[in-house]
Amino acid sequence: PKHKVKELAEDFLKQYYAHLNKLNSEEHLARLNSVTTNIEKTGYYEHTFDELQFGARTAWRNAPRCVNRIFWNELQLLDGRKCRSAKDMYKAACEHLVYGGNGGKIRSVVTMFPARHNGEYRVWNSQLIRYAGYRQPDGSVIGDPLNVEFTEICQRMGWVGSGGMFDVLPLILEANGEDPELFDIPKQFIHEVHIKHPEFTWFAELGLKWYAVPAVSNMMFDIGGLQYGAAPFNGWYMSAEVGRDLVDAARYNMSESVAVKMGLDTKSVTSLWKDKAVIEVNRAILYSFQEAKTKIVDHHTCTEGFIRHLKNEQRLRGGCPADWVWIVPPISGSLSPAFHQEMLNYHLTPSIEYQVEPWY
Ligand code: NRG
Repeated sequence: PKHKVKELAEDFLKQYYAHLNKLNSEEHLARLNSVTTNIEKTGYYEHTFDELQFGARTAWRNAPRCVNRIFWNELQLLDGRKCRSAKDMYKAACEHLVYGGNGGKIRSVVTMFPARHNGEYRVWNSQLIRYAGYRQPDGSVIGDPLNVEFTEICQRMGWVGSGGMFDVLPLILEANGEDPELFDIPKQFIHEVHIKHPEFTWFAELGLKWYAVPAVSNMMFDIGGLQYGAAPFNGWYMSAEVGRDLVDAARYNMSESVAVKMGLDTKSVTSLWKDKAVIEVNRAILYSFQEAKTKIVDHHTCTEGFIRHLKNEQRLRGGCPADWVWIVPPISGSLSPAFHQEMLNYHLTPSIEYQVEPWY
Protein backbone atom coordinates (compact mmCIF):
# COMPACT_ATOMS: atom_id res chain seq x y z
CA PRO A 1 0.00 0.00 0.00
CA LYS A 2 1.06 3.56 -0.89
CA HIS A 3 1.09 4.88 2.66
CA LYS A 4 3.39 2.03 3.73
CA VAL A 5 5.82 2.67 0.85
CA LYS A 6 5.79 6.36 1.73
CA GLU A 7 6.50 5.63 5.38
CA LEU A 8 9.40 3.30 4.58
CA ALA A 9 10.81 5.68 1.96
CA GLU A 10 10.71 8.58 4.39
CA ASP A 11 12.48 6.55 7.09
CA PHE A 12 15.08 5.36 4.59
CA LEU A 13 15.83 8.88 3.33
CA LYS A 14 16.30 9.99 6.94
CA GLN A 15 18.88 7.24 7.43
CA TYR A 16 20.57 8.09 4.14
CA TYR A 17 20.88 11.84 4.75
CA ALA A 18 21.85 11.29 8.41
CA HIS A 19 24.69 9.08 7.13
CA LEU A 20 25.79 11.94 4.84
CA ASN A 21 25.52 14.38 7.76
CA LYS A 22 22.86 16.24 5.77
CA LEU A 23 19.77 15.43 7.81
CA ASN A 24 16.98 17.93 7.06
CA SER A 25 19.20 19.77 4.58
CA GLU A 26 17.62 21.43 1.56
CA GLU A 27 18.83 18.52 -0.54
CA HIS A 28 17.15 16.03 1.82
CA LEU A 29 13.82 17.87 1.81
CA ALA A 30 13.86 18.31 -1.96
CA ARG A 31 14.52 14.58 -2.47
CA LEU A 32 11.82 13.65 0.04
CA ASN A 33 9.40 15.89 -1.83
CA SER A 34 10.17 14.33 -5.20
CA VAL A 35 10.00 10.77 -3.83
CA THR A 36 6.67 11.44 -2.09
CA THR A 37 5.21 12.97 -5.26
CA ASN A 38 6.29 9.92 -7.24
CA ILE A 39 4.77 7.52 -4.73
CA GLU A 40 1.48 9.43 -4.81
CA LYS A 41 1.44 9.37 -8.63
CA THR A 42 2.68 5.83 -9.33
CA GLY A 43 2.92 4.02 -5.99
CA TYR A 44 6.71 3.81 -6.35
CA TYR A 45 9.97 5.67 -6.95
CA GLU A 46 13.50 4.81 -8.09
CA HIS A 47 16.67 4.87 -5.98
CA THR A 48 19.75 6.76 -7.08
CA PHE A 49 22.93 4.67 -7.29
CA ASP A 50 24.21 6.11 -4.01
CA GLU A 51 20.92 5.54 -2.20
CA LEU A 52 20.80 1.95 -3.43
CA GLN A 53 24.39 1.21 -2.44
CA PHE A 54 23.82 2.73 0.98
CA GLY A 55 20.56 0.77 1.27
CA ALA A 56 22.27 -2.51 0.36
CA ARG A 57 25.08 -1.86 2.83
CA THR A 58 22.59 -1.05 5.58
CA ALA A 59 20.54 -4.16 4.78
CA TRP A 60 23.72 -6.21 5.26
CA ARG A 61 24.52 -4.29 8.45
CA ASN A 62 21.04 -5.26 9.71
CA ALA A 63 21.29 -8.99 8.84
CA PRO A 64 21.18 -10.73 12.25
CA ARG A 65 22.53 -14.05 10.97
CA CYS A 66 25.70 -12.73 9.30
CA VAL A 67 28.91 -12.97 11.32
CA ASN A 68 31.12 -10.96 8.95
CA ARG A 69 29.25 -7.65 9.11
CA ILE A 70 32.30 -5.73 10.28
CA PHE A 71 32.83 -5.12 6.53
CA TRP A 72 29.29 -3.87 5.83
CA ASN A 73 30.41 -0.43 4.65
CA GLU A 74 32.70 -1.90 1.96
CA LEU A 75 29.94 -3.61 -0.03
CA GLN A 76 30.09 -2.56 -3.69
CA LEU A 77 26.96 -2.19 -5.80
CA LEU A 78 26.81 -3.37 -9.39
CA ASP A 79 23.76 -1.75 -10.94
CA GLY A 80 21.79 -4.32 -12.93
CA ARG A 81 18.58 -2.33 -13.01
CA LYS A 82 18.87 -1.70 -16.75
CA CYS A 83 18.52 -5.45 -17.47
CA ARG A 84 15.32 -6.32 -19.32
CA SER A 85 15.94 -9.91 -20.46
CA ALA A 86 17.32 -13.14 -19.03
CA LYS A 87 20.31 -12.73 -21.36
CA ASP A 88 21.02 -9.29 -19.86
CA MET A 89 20.85 -10.87 -16.40
CA TYR A 90 23.19 -13.65 -17.46
CA LYS A 91 25.84 -11.16 -18.61
CA ALA A 92 25.49 -9.25 -15.34
CA ALA A 93 25.79 -12.46 -13.31
CA CYS A 94 29.04 -13.36 -15.12
CA GLU A 95 30.38 -9.85 -14.51
CA HIS A 96 29.41 -10.24 -10.86
CA LEU A 97 31.46 -13.45 -10.57
CA VAL A 98 34.49 -11.77 -12.18
CA TYR A 99 34.27 -8.65 -10.03
CA GLY A 100 33.49 -10.53 -6.81
CA GLY A 101 35.96 -13.37 -7.44
CA ASN A 102 38.77 -10.97 -8.41
CA GLY A 103 41.26 -13.79 -8.98
CA GLY A 104 40.93 -14.97 -5.37
CA LYS A 105 41.12 -11.52 -3.74
CA ILE A 106 37.39 -11.74 -3.20
CA ARG A 107 35.37 -8.53 -2.95
CA SER A 108 31.98 -8.05 -1.30
CA VAL A 109 29.53 -7.11 -4.02
CA VAL A 110 25.81 -7.14 -4.77
CA THR A 111 24.16 -6.96 -8.20
CA MET A 112 20.74 -5.34 -8.06
CA PHE A 113 18.31 -6.28 -10.80
CA PRO A 114 15.07 -4.29 -11.31
CA ALA A 115 12.89 -3.86 -8.23
CA ARG A 116 9.64 -5.82 -8.01
CA HIS A 117 7.38 -2.96 -9.12
CA ASN A 118 9.14 -3.04 -12.50
CA GLY A 119 8.25 -6.69 -13.09
CA GLU A 120 9.21 -10.03 -11.57
CA TYR A 121 12.96 -10.58 -11.78
CA ARG A 122 14.42 -13.65 -10.07
CA VAL A 123 17.54 -15.76 -9.96
CA TRP A 124 16.12 -19.25 -9.43
CA ASN A 125 19.44 -20.64 -8.13
CA SER A 126 20.06 -20.41 -4.38
CA GLN A 127 23.68 -19.37 -5.05
CA LEU A 128 25.22 -18.38 -8.41
CA ILE A 129 27.57 -21.36 -8.09
CA ARG A 130 26.20 -24.64 -6.76
CA TYR A 131 26.92 -28.30 -7.42
CA ALA A 132 24.32 -30.63 -8.89
CA GLY A 133 22.80 -33.41 -6.82
CA TYR A 134 21.70 -36.45 -8.84
CA ARG A 135 19.10 -38.65 -7.18
CA GLN A 136 19.86 -42.32 -7.86
CA PRO A 137 17.23 -45.10 -8.25
CA ASP A 138 18.20 -46.50 -4.82
CA GLY A 139 17.50 -43.11 -3.19
CA SER A 140 21.16 -42.16 -2.70
CA VAL A 141 22.58 -38.97 -4.23
CA ILE A 142 25.68 -38.29 -6.32
CA GLY A 143 26.87 -34.72 -5.80
CA ASP A 144 25.32 -32.23 -3.36
CA PRO A 145 22.07 -33.57 -1.86
CA LEU A 146 21.05 -29.98 -1.01
CA ASN A 147 20.51 -29.21 -4.68
CA VAL A 148 18.55 -32.27 -5.82
CA GLU A 149 15.27 -30.39 -6.34
CA PHE A 150 16.95 -27.58 -8.28
CA THR A 151 18.96 -30.08 -10.34
CA GLU A 152 15.71 -31.77 -11.35
CA ILE A 153 14.26 -28.42 -12.41
CA CYS A 154 17.34 -27.85 -14.59
CA GLN A 155 16.93 -31.30 -16.10
CA ARG A 156 13.25 -30.68 -16.85
CA MET A 157 14.35 -27.51 -18.67
CA GLY A 158 16.64 -29.60 -20.86
CA TRP A 159 19.94 -29.45 -18.97
CA VAL A 160 22.03 -32.61 -19.05
CA GLY A 161 24.67 -32.90 -16.34
CA SER A 162 27.58 -35.28 -16.51
CA GLY A 163 26.56 -37.07 -13.32
CA GLY A 164 29.67 -36.13 -11.31
CA MET A 165 30.26 -35.16 -7.69
CA PHE A 166 30.96 -31.48 -8.46
CA ASP A 167 29.07 -30.41 -11.59
CA VAL A 168 28.37 -26.67 -11.52
CA LEU A 169 24.68 -26.08 -12.14
CA PRO A 170 23.48 -23.71 -14.86
CA LEU A 171 21.86 -20.39 -14.02
CA ILE A 172 18.09 -20.19 -14.31
CA LEU A 173 17.13 -16.56 -14.75
CA GLU A 174 13.71 -14.96 -14.92
CA ALA A 175 13.28 -11.46 -16.34
CA ASN A 176 10.13 -9.36 -16.27
CA GLY A 177 7.88 -12.28 -15.27
CA GLU A 178 8.65 -14.17 -18.48
CA ASP A 179 9.49 -17.89 -18.64
CA PRO A 180 12.90 -18.44 -17.03
CA GLU A 181 15.89 -19.26 -19.22
CA LEU A 182 18.84 -21.55 -18.60
CA PHE A 183 22.52 -20.57 -19.09
CA ASP A 184 25.72 -22.54 -18.55
CA ILE A 185 28.38 -20.63 -16.62
CA PRO A 186 31.63 -20.61 -18.65
CA LYS A 187 34.54 -22.28 -16.83
CA GLN A 188 36.62 -19.10 -16.66
CA PHE A 189 34.06 -17.56 -14.28
CA ILE A 190 34.16 -20.49 -11.83
CA HIS A 191 36.98 -20.25 -9.32
CA GLU A 192 37.44 -23.55 -7.46
CA VAL A 193 39.92 -24.80 -4.88
CA HIS A 194 41.03 -28.44 -4.62
CA ILE A 195 41.17 -29.55 -1.01
CA LYS A 196 44.40 -31.05 0.30
CA HIS A 197 45.76 -31.41 3.81
CA PRO A 198 49.03 -29.93 5.14
CA GLU A 199 50.13 -33.37 6.51
CA PHE A 200 47.79 -36.14 5.31
CA THR A 201 48.97 -36.82 1.77
CA TRP A 202 46.00 -39.16 1.16
CA PHE A 203 43.55 -36.28 1.69
CA ALA A 204 43.85 -34.92 -1.86
CA GLU A 205 42.88 -38.36 -3.21
CA LEU A 206 39.40 -37.93 -1.73
CA GLY A 207 38.90 -35.66 -4.75
CA LEU A 208 37.20 -32.88 -2.81
CA LYS A 209 36.98 -29.30 -3.99
CA TRP A 210 34.83 -26.25 -3.36
CA TYR A 211 34.06 -22.98 -5.11
CA ALA A 212 35.55 -19.72 -3.86
CA VAL A 213 32.63 -17.31 -4.19
CA PRO A 214 29.54 -17.85 -2.01
CA ALA A 215 27.02 -15.72 -3.92
CA VAL A 216 23.61 -16.05 -2.28
CA SER A 217 21.07 -15.34 -5.00
CA ASN A 218 17.61 -16.25 -3.66
CA MET A 219 17.09 -13.52 -1.07
CA MET A 220 15.29 -10.19 -1.36
CA PHE A 221 16.57 -6.75 -0.38
CA ASP A 222 13.88 -4.58 1.16
CA ILE A 223 15.11 -0.98 0.86
CA GLY A 224 13.03 2.11 1.52
CA GLY A 225 9.78 0.31 0.70
CA LEU A 226 11.08 -1.13 -2.59
CA GLN A 227 11.72 -4.86 -2.99
CA TYR A 228 14.69 -6.18 -4.94
CA GLY A 229 13.86 -9.86 -5.44
CA ALA A 230 16.85 -10.54 -7.69
CA ALA A 231 19.96 -9.33 -5.91
CA PRO A 232 22.82 -11.86 -5.76
CA PHE A 233 25.48 -10.89 -3.23
CA ASN A 234 28.74 -12.35 -2.02
CA GLY A 235 31.46 -11.94 0.52
CA TRP A 236 33.96 -14.70 1.18
CA TYR A 237 33.68 -18.01 2.97
CA MET A 238 34.30 -18.70 6.61
CA SER A 239 36.09 -22.09 6.55
CA ALA A 240 33.56 -23.79 8.83
CA GLU A 241 30.81 -23.17 6.21
CA VAL A 242 32.71 -25.22 3.64
CA GLY A 243 33.45 -27.66 6.46
CA ARG A 244 29.72 -28.18 6.91
CA ASP A 245 29.15 -28.45 3.17
CA LEU A 246 31.63 -31.33 3.05
CA VAL A 247 30.89 -32.99 6.40
CA ASP A 248 27.15 -32.56 7.22
CA ALA A 249 25.35 -35.91 7.02
CA ALA A 250 22.76 -34.36 4.68
CA ARG A 251 25.49 -32.93 2.40
CA TYR A 252 28.77 -34.53 1.18
CA ASN A 253 28.89 -36.52 4.43
CA MET A 254 32.67 -37.03 4.43
CA SER A 255 33.33 -37.62 8.13
CA GLU A 256 33.47 -41.41 8.06
CA SER A 257 35.74 -41.66 4.99
CA VAL A 258 38.11 -39.13 6.57
CA ALA A 259 38.06 -40.83 9.99
CA VAL A 260 38.78 -44.27 8.50
CA LYS A 261 41.74 -42.85 6.55
CA MET A 262 42.95 -41.26 9.79
CA GLY A 263 42.84 -44.71 11.39
CA LEU A 264 40.28 -43.71 14.03
CA ASP A 265 37.93 -46.09 15.81
CA THR A 266 34.64 -45.36 14.08
CA LYS A 267 32.84 -48.08 16.07
CA SER A 268 32.59 -45.94 19.19
CA VAL A 269 31.32 -42.37 19.30
CA THR A 270 33.41 -41.86 22.43
CA SER A 271 36.61 -42.04 20.40
CA LEU A 272 35.41 -38.64 19.13
CA TRP A 273 36.26 -39.70 15.58
CA LYS A 274 33.66 -37.36 14.09
CA ASP A 275 35.05 -34.41 16.00
CA LYS A 276 38.65 -35.21 15.00
CA ALA A 277 37.67 -35.70 11.36
CA VAL A 278 35.72 -32.44 11.08
CA ILE A 279 38.67 -30.48 12.50
CA GLU A 280 41.06 -31.97 9.94
CA VAL A 281 38.62 -31.21 7.13
CA ASN A 282 38.54 -27.60 8.34
CA ARG A 283 42.34 -27.45 8.50
CA ALA A 284 42.53 -28.81 4.96
CA ILE A 285 40.06 -26.17 3.72
CA LEU A 286 41.99 -23.29 5.30
CA TYR A 287 45.32 -24.66 4.06
CA SER A 288 44.07 -25.22 0.51
CA PHE A 289 42.41 -21.80 0.12
CA GLN A 290 45.53 -20.12 1.50
CA GLU A 291 47.80 -22.10 -0.84
CA ALA A 292 45.53 -21.10 -3.73
CA LYS A 293 45.72 -17.42 -2.64
CA THR A 294 41.95 -17.42 -2.30
CA LYS A 295 40.37 -15.35 0.43
CA ILE A 296 38.81 -17.26 3.33
CA VAL A 297 38.46 -16.54 7.05
CA ASP A 298 38.74 -19.00 9.95
CA HIS A 299 36.07 -19.08 12.64
CA HIS A 300 38.34 -17.64 15.34
CA THR A 301 39.39 -14.53 13.40
CA CYS A 302 35.87 -14.05 12.09
CA THR A 303 34.04 -14.22 15.41
CA GLU A 304 36.68 -12.08 17.16
CA GLY A 305 36.02 -9.47 14.48
CA PHE A 306 32.30 -9.82 15.07
CA ILE A 307 32.66 -9.11 18.79
CA ARG A 308 34.63 -5.95 17.96
CA HIS A 309 31.88 -5.05 15.50
CA LEU A 310 29.20 -5.54 18.21
CA LYS A 311 31.05 -3.21 20.58
CA ASN A 312 31.42 -0.63 17.83
CA GLU A 313 27.75 -0.85 16.84
CA GLN A 314 26.76 -0.49 20.50
CA ARG A 315 28.60 2.83 20.48
CA LEU A 316 27.37 3.99 17.06
CA ARG A 317 23.76 2.79 17.05
CA GLY A 318 23.05 1.59 20.57
CA GLY A 319 22.99 -2.06 19.55
CA CYS A 320 23.27 -4.62 16.80
CA PRO A 321 20.69 -7.27 16.00
CA ALA A 322 22.30 -10.72 16.13
CA ASP A 323 21.04 -14.29 15.99
CA TRP A 324 23.23 -16.27 18.40
CA VAL A 325 22.23 -19.63 16.93
CA TRP A 326 23.63 -18.56 13.55
CA ILE A 327 26.58 -16.47 14.76
CA VAL A 328 28.25 -19.17 16.90
CA PRO A 329 30.41 -21.32 14.60
CA PRO A 330 29.36 -24.92 13.88
CA ILE A 331 32.65 -26.27 15.26
CA SER A 332 34.41 -25.50 18.54
CA GLY A 333 31.49 -23.32 19.66
CA SER A 334 32.67 -22.43 23.16
CA LEU A 335 36.21 -21.71 21.93
CA SER A 336 34.76 -18.67 20.15
CA PRO A 337 34.02 -15.43 22.00
CA ALA A 338 30.61 -15.41 20.27
CA PHE A 339 29.50 -18.37 22.40
CA HIS A 340 29.97 -16.32 25.58
CA GLN A 341 28.32 -13.19 24.21
CA GLU A 342 24.69 -12.42 24.92
CA MET A 343 22.89 -11.19 21.80
CA LEU A 344 19.55 -9.57 20.96
CA ASN A 345 17.73 -10.43 17.77
CA TYR A 346 15.38 -7.85 16.26
CA HIS A 347 14.35 -6.58 12.84
CA LEU A 348 15.59 -3.33 11.28
CA THR A 349 15.06 -1.98 7.76
CA PRO A 350 16.55 -1.94 5.17
CA SER A 351 16.76 -5.72 5.40
CA ILE A 352 17.61 -8.89 3.54
CA GLU A 353 14.68 -11.31 3.58
CA TYR A 354 13.86 -14.86 2.62
CA GLN A 355 11.28 -15.17 -0.17
CA VAL A 356 9.26 -18.07 -1.57
CA GLU A 357 10.92 -20.19 -4.24
CA PRO A 358 9.92 -18.82 -7.66
CA TRP A 359 8.71 -22.21 -8.93
CA TYR A 360 5.92 -22.42 -6.31
N1 NRG B 1 26.76 -21.45 4.20
C1 NRG B 1 26.61 -21.31 2.77
C2 NRG B 1 26.89 -19.91 2.31
C3 NRG B 1 26.00 -18.87 2.99
C4 NRG B 1 26.53 -17.47 2.84
N2 NRG B 1 27.86 -17.37 3.32
C5 NRG B 1 28.69 -16.35 3.03
N3 NRG B 1 28.14 -15.34 2.32
N4 NRG B 1 29.89 -16.38 3.42
C6 NRG B 1 27.57 -22.27 2.07
O1 NRG B 1 27.58 -22.31 0.85
O2 NRG B 1 28.31 -22.98 2.75
N5 NRG B 1 28.78 -14.33 1.80
O3 NRG B 1 28.11 -13.48 1.16
O4 NRG B 1 29.99 -14.21 1.95
